[in-house]
Amino acid sequence: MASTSTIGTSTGGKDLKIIHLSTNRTAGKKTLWFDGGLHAREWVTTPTVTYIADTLLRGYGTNSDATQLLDNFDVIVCPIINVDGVDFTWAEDGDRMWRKTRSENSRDRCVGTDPCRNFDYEWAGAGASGNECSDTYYGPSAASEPEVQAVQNYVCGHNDTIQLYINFHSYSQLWLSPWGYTNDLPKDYTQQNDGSAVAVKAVLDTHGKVYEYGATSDTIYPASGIAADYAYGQCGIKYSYTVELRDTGRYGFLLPPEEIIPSGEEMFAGVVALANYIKANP
Ligand code: 0X9
Ligand code: ZN
Repeated sequence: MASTSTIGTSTGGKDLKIIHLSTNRTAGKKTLWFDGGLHAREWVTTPTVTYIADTLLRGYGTNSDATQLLDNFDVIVCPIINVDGVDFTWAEDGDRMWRKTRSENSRDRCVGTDPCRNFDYEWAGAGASGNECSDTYYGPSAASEPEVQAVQNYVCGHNDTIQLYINFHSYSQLWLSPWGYTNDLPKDYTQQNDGSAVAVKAVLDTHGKVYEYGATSDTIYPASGIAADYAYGQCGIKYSYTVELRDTGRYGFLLPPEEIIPSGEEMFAGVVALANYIKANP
């Protein structure tokens, strides 16, 4: 039921890989997309999306939630988009708190572009910086980063089947719907927000963690060129979200290992609830 493929190559020449889960690849099912590791230091995102894939695969045929979800949908997981950046957070001579990509900038003063400001939708607008040394540097051009191009090309190239796009981040415990770039509410806000509500209720019922939810821009802060705005605004994928995982600041990006599985468990519940909502409200 699982296959892997490469959707692109990072600046540093590494593969961007996806896992594609399907019980029947010719059935033409709609697809749910979950990605992690867009920001390098947000380590919990990768095991969380991997946990979702693992739970679906191990549970198909025995766990009713896993079985129903995979009977209704295919699933694609991209565990790490920013592969160069994540490697740099693990490297002896790297930086655990690194956020951006590892592409060289023109004046070599500072390295990297913020991949979550580099998507080609409302690029270089609110909440993004033109300063190469800023952690929210939007890059020399829209989708300048090959990692961002890879996700854009795949997601928009399969927008006829991808019915849910979730871009996972940490931390703050938030379930965010478009838009990020403006305070204006999108035409699909009601359904998007209702989807957030059912997801965070399932999350709460799992381990009691409260996730706030709402339109991204006014729930945390405006940010342009973000992945979920691109998936919705450019590819027309109505159910597009940015999800900020645990915690709310006690450990932040340095989340203790014992919180990894619980994060996966609550997110599995959340995406199951959201998938059921989407099935009923396509
Ligand atoms: O600022 C970001 O890119 C995200 N937060 S993080 O701490 N993971 O860096 C949030 C992006 C969601 N969109 C908006 N903030 N509008
Ligand atoms: Zn982030």
